[in-house]
Amino acid sequence: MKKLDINKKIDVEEVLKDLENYHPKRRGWTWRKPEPGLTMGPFTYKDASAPLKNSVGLPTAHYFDDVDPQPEPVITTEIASGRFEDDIRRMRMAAWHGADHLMVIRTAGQSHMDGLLEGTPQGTGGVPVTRKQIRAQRKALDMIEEEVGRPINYHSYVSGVAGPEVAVMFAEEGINGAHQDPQYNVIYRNINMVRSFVDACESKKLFAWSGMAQIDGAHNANATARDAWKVMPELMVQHAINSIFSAKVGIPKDLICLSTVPPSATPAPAIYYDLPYAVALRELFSEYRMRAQMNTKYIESSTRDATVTHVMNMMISKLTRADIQSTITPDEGRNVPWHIYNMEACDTAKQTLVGMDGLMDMVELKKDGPLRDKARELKERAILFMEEILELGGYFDAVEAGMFVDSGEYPERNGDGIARVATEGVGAGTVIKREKDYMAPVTAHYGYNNVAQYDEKAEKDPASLIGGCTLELPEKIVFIDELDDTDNVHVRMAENQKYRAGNLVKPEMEWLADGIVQTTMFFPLEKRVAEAAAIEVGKKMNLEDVEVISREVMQPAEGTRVEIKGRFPYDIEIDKLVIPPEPDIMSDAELFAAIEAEPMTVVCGTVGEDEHSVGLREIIDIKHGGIEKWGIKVHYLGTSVPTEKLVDAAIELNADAMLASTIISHDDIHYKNIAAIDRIAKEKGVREKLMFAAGGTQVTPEIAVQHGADAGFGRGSKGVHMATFLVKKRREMQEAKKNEKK
Ligand code: Z98
Repeated sequence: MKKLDINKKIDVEEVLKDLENYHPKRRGWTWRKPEPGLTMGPFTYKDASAPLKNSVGLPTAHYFDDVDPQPEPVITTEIASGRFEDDIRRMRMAAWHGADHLMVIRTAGQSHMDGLLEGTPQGTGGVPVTRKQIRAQRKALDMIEEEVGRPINYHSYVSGVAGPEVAVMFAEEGINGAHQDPQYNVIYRNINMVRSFVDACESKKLFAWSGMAQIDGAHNANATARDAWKVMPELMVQHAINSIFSAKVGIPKDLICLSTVPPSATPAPAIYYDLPYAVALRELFSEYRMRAQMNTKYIESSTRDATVTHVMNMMISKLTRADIQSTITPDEGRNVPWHIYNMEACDTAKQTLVGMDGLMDMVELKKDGPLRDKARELKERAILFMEEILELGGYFDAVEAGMFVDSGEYPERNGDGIARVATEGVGAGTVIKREKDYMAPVTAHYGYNNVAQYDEKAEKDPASLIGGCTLELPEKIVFIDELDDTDNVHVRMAENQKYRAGNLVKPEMEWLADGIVQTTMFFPLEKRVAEAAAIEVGKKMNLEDVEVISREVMQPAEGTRVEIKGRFPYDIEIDKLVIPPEPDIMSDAELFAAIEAEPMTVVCGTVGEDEHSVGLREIIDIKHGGIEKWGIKVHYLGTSVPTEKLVDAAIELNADAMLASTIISHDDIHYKNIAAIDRIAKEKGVREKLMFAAGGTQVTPEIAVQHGADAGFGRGSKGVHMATFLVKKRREMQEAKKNEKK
């Protein structure tokens, strides 16, 4: 396996090579390693996990020694653009932003497939999951996890009547986690109940064998129910059914994860509803793991709004417990599942969780009052729900009676639940009794393998009957490449090859060279008119396929904020770009260290007959990042300082530098002043040892230097530019002196 070079793009073609012989280097789920008391830079963290080898820190990290602490929960992000080759690049970016649980691939409901598919048909309904995609992504992730220095959990879905087949493939290919919940099939996909539960036994057995973590499907009730905050008792019942069922099949409880979502969202008084629910859930299911996800039902197209909902979700995670923190965010509501939103959401999670590091050392949830009363009430309602299921005759009867996803808060019922019939649904009647001579010479299987009748010795190791199955002997796996020769990864990559290797680039949101861009604008117009105007703007910007993706009213008549997306149809030639040199700026740390090691004094003033002082004050004053900030001692002589006085003051104070501000420019007086200071300093024999910089709005740096300054600072200059110059110039002069002596 090749090692990635952090400065080079991942070579997807290389990943695709020799896939038929690639096998994952490990199986099973990995939790983060908690490192309480971890010190990074100037801080000690209470709830951090082991840091990454390579990562992208938060935008503000440069103020804090560039530390990039990682929170304790595993961070999930869902990457499923339909093109697995492009998702690989996104996964690498997400891993660098702190994601270690990547959910993937299919954009088509897997439940609709009645077998494992090969190929990647982009037909109506999206792309199903296939072995090839999984293998390519696992291979890429095996490299990426080396690069970031943390195992990456790779995740997909086990649903539908193909569930067990898919679960076998996942176990073979090193998938580390998956959704699996037979109730999901029954309620949302109308798959026959008996079939779903029998299949689930087989699937869960494979989870148990390979150490995969399982996430249940209760959150789908939040997303489907008319009023999600009313289904809280039912959610607990759904969690209970799948959790204990999974444990009985053999999945260890610490790999059974409840998919929990705050049932409400603001403008509801969200915490008042959601916190008692979260507490009740964690009390009832203390042995199991929590996968926390924000409520996706109540997301609109505003990124800001969705991000706050996400942050509120993490506040609950922090106040209670979350072992996996999902970051599914604005993309879900906006239908713009783009690279940038995965990264933003991972950053939101990291920022929020790290920001609340140690919170529970300082805060305690009240032991009585409304929190506990409500939590108790929810548990009671859930238990009543369970009792009614038993009274009705069991789960299947309860589903037939429409007990699930009813819009009343149990025990109140509105009679609008999703009812299914036990003898109906997809795959009804397909569960058959095993024949006497039935045998299953496989390693992970629910129930008896029945191999003894063929070879008694095989009873303990049923697969030995066939010399081992694909779980132990991956070389037995038959790898089928994509079958569609018009739609496959090689065709797609050949089409955009020129953007991969060459000199051309296009902006991108989802797929290489998709050309998609997004623009935000405001119109002093009411909503509908503003939307039409925004589309027109997009067209006039030469964008194609312009669509409004978000609109927010600022005031019904005064105006609307609109976001559009569109396709930029042109190529940019990289070698024709004019790239200005990077501004020469030293970091805070370097500047502080340089001045601390060797103090520096400067004299300054506005020279000549010139009363303008604001610019110079901004360059020197600490308040707006002037040079005082790093400890440079500044003697400010005021305005209209005669040129000779500036030089004399420098001599008197034994300064390192003179800074002349000169604004007025008629008759080139600013440059004449600069030349005068240079001349006087030379006459007095001090020019060699004094640094001299001149600045002003009309000063062109090159011309200032031609007139005798060591540096000129024009419009837009800041204290940091001046400080960098002073420190570097001093070093240069010291070097020159040393060389002279030699
Ligand atoms: C999440 N974005 O939780 P199809 N099984 C269960 C599921 O919840 C899901 C599937 C299967 C959400 C995921 N949930 C949404 C229990 C999907 C997927 O048939 O492929 O859509 O099944 O992170």
